[in-house]
Amino acid sequence: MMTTNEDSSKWWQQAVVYQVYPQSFQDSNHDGIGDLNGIINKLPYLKKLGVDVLWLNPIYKSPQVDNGYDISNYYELNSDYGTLDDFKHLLDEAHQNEIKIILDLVVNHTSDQHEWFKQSKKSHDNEFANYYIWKDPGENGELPNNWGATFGGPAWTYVPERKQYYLHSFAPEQPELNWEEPKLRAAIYKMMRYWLEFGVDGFRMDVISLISKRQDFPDADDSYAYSKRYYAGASNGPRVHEFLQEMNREVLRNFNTLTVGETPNTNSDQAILYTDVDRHELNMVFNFDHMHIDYGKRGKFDNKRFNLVDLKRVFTEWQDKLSDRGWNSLYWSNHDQPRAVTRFGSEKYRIESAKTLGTVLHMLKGTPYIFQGEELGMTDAKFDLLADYQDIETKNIIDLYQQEGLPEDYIKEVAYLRSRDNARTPMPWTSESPYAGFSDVRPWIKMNPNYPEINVADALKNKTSVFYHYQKLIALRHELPVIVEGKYTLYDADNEDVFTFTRTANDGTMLLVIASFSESVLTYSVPEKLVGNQQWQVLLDSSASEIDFNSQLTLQPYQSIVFMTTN
Ligand code: TEU
Ligand code: CA
Repeated sequence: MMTTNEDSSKWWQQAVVYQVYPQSFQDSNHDGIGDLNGIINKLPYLKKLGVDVLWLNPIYKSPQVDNGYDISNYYELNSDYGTLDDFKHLLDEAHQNEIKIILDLVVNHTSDQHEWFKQSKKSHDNEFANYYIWKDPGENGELPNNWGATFGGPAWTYVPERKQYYLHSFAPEQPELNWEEPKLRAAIYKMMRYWLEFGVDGFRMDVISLISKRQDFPDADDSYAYSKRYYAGASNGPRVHEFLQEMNREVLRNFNTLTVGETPNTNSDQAILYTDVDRHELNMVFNFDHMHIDYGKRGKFDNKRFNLVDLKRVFTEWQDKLSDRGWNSLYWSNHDQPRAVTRFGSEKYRIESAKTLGTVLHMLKGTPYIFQGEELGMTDAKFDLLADYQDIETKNIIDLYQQEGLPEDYIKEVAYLRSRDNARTPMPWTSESPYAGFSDVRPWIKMNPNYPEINVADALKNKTSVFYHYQKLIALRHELPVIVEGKYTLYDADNEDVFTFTRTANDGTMLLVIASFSESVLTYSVPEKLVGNQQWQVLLDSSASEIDFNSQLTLQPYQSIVFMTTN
């Protein structure tokens, strides 16, 4: 439960958000698909964890080409998840438990099955003609430009009915909306008002940095990966801030919302423009820079391991740039990313590294996001077969790499390390086979085979589990203003094994975070400036070891300690 600070309109600065991937959270009606009533069943668990907000991935009507990010009706729910009454019941139950709910707003594109698109493709001048981005072919039928799409192939598909191409930055089934069209923007704002008046507490806004395109639709230079060439003309475009300030005037400022923009291809300077409170756009954005430090020559699907110095550099850039203007979101993983323990921690020291990843993230300045299962220390999922992967992105990469003749074991390795399906395996509620309390019928996607060792029931029984460490981190954020407001300072930037930073409140209270990212026992020399005039006491230690502050600390593998000043 959050303490109230002087400015309750900024409640989202003290909040901790928990991301629920509805189809993989809990199946209440025995069809193998998670649903809204399943979330209601688990509200007591979320309340116990102490989170303040739930972010639900899209629950609207969708053909599920991209797991709901292809919406065919913004006002109807995916019947697999339940009815509007079920959602109203979930909202009421959550609110009674002082938990808010934000929805995923996917308004850069719709499904090609949306009525708007069905009408738009029919004619150049009906009501919906300009709701999407249509371009004539070149003299010999050439594509409008050289952009590729995220999930493979060109970003343009030809429609004979209309004798034009339409733009799609993701799948062909996800036609791009034309935000230049005022009627489209008005229709989006109307829909947003509907959900906010329904009782929703805000939105996570899918690829919102893409909604304004450069109207000359320029070719991308070949520095862009083919599948990301749309970034050249479609990210942080000329009118993106105009549109968001209009959205704020027309909708958001009339409600007490949490808004977080997903802003691919956006740097920390640009992020300030989206999140500076004086600009009346969004509360915060998701940064991608720390998601790219382990990208290889082929981008995400590579087996390159991140290094800690790069990670510290990226976190420090965003902490410093947004320390006074704007606000950071903080996350290790989500439904698009592999599991944090495998990617940034250690499967050998799974519990220790899960706790330390939690400590580092939750002691930074910003709003932390917990992806479902992260609080259990879940790892990536060792699927037996490439055919077990369901995600359109992973399947297209597997096809591409097989066409390139890459070795099967390399393809399996990068799928294991980077597939979005790692995050989408069903939530393991118990150790019972075969479906760990998620469902009593075969789920839509394979379980992570390690659910007998990693599941909620066992975590709740074990007072030293990752769950209780996350519970403490969330409670500390609600109790200590220094965690919400304190100024971040990095120390020992070049240390390749240890992440050391402080947070300093206006009243002088300081936190000192020392976190090992090493599988070895380390003797760590605390930076000179932190030894001497402060009296440090242990606030939170990821290991059970009795530790007192001194200038030479022995750190166990992946041990993290938070000290707080007593003077
Ligand atoms: O993701 C946008 C995005 O940038 C992703 O393509 C991400 O970079 C990629 O998946 C990393 O591998 C949003 C949604 O979060 C994602 O689930 C959707 O597939 C995508 O938009 C299209 O809506
Ligand atoms: Ca179900």
